[in-house]
Amino acid sequence: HTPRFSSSASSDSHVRILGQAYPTDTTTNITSAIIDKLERRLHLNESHPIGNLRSLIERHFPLFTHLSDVSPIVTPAKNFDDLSFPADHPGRSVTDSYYVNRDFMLRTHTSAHEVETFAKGERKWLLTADVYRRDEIDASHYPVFHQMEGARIFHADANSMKELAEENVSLVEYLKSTNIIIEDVPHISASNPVQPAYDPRHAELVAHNLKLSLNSLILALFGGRKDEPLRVRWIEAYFPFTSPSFEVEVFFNGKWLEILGSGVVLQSTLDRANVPNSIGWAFGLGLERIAMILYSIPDIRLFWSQDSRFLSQFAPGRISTFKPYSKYPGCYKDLSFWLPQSGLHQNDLCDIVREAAGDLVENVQLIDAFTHPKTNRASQCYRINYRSMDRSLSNEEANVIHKGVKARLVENFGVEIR
Ligand code: FA5
Ligand code: MG
Repeated sequence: HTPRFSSSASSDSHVRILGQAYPTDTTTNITSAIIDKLERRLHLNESHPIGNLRSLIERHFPLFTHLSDVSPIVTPAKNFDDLSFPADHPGRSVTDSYYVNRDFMLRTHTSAHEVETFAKGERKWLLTADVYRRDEIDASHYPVFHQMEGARIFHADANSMKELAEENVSLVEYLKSTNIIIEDVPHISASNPVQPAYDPRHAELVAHNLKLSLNSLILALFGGRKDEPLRVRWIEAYFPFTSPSFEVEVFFNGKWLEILGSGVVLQSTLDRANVPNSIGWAFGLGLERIAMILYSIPDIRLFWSQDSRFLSQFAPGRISTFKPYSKYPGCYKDLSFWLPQSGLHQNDLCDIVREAAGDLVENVQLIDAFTHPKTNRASQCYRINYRSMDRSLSNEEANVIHKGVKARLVENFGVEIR
């Protein structure tokens, strides 16, 4: 089905975003709850955990160019085609990404800026930004989060590669002197291949340098405590724009947590940027994932809190542990309905809930689904948990919000409430 646009920020034919009017069309699915977030720019505020973490990482890479003021509105070409995403990649769909209209979307990752940044002549850089994805609602998922892209390219000649080998040797020596346990995978393998354009020895050196650079960053952030070594594990991964590719997980509080994706940049990316005779690496860090661990922040919604009891706990230049103020009572409401013929994507439901409830929604869970054996109609029941992080939410207030959710579902998607 075609998603229906519902936003108080729009007239029928235009939507205003960051002070500019964009024509809407049948692709438009950005909502006012999302448009409001575009102005917040948490990553620029060093008294906020996200901006604080940005500057800590930037200080770890002092010789890199630091970029953090790039518009989130990009073309699908920039977000996908420039990075060699196939035409049928699911990330392109309106159920997964926010579209302003068919020509513009909100970036889904900071990799969207790789080609333009390399094209400007930058050879080692960090770029921090807000990214947007349509997703489920729970304590670790939010439609806006922050990533930091890091990249470094080397001249593909014998001399530069010799220097790189020497740098790697000294990084290996440094890491040996610290309290970190690294589970590694081969730099190159049959399932994680070197690109045909490259000398495999060069690709090995670059992948090794990527791993060493990130291991030393992770060590700087999470610290190797004397009593307890830091555990990091490298895993083979797949991204359309790197090969070989890796993900990294960190062991924290008894769990492995994925914090980044990375790899050797595709030659086609560098070709599009007009960078000759080079080879290099890139990574994309999830800042909320890291900040939730480092600052002990239990719910991803807290990053968006304007409550001074949250904001006053952080200061530039240091990591501090969040002391939760009391968890206020919440309440849940169930929502049962017959699906329309065209179906209803869970991400569409979640956006309706965010529009009606803002950050008063804690999570949305599908608790029942069945198809009527005679009529063949499909029914779903969702449980919506409402809770404020800052105050007590009354049952009456939750009822009003819930009524709004139902009305929008009926109006925008033609569901039949049971
Ligand atoms: C990417 O976005 C790639 N652009 C990363 C990359 C960059 C790969 C450069 C290769 C080279 P991924 O979708 O896995 O990959 O996201 C990267 C990181 O962002 C994840 O490891 C995670 O830490 C964080 N992340 C992803 N989805 C979410 C989410 N819904 N909420 C919070 N953090 C998320
Ligand atoms: Mg991933």
